[in-house]
Amino acid sequence: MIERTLAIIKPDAVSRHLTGEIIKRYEHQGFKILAIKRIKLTKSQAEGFYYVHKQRPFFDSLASFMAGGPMVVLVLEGEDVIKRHRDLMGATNPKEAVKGTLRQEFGTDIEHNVIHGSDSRESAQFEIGYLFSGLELQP
Ligand code: IDP
Ligand code: MG
Repeated sequence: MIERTLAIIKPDAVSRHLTGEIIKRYEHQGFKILAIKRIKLTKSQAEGFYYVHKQRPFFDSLASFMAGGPMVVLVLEGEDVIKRHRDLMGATNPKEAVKGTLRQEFGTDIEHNVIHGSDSRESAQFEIGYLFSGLELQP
């Protein structure tokens, strides 16, 4: 089944010049880059993106981190892309991530873990709509 997922190359990765390396991995996986742009969120926009985590103790720190610099946001399309992208990312905590995953290779700690990826069709739909307009999603 062809699906779409929302990927974010987080501010830690952009500032460390990892954008090209990560995009290269996506192309090697055969993911179609349907849309891509570099943006900087305000803190309240970052809070809105991560509203599902608003009760979590790390919410304020996470929103500050995500608003702390430019990020690169992408819509990826492909067969089973939500799970395939999550597999490429690795576990939330880079110390627990499988060797060869993006977080294991490039992540610093559980917060600064270089990549976001939607975890379900429902979250993908919300997250893509939050960051992209319909006009930016031309097939
Ligand atoms: P995920 O990104 O692997 O889906 P989530 O649990 O959805 O992980 O958490 C969202 C983001 O919040 C993580 O990617 C990470 O940046 C941050 N985060 C998660 N857990 C912690 C924590 O225990 N301390 C600090 N930051 C965290
Ligand atoms: Mg998540």
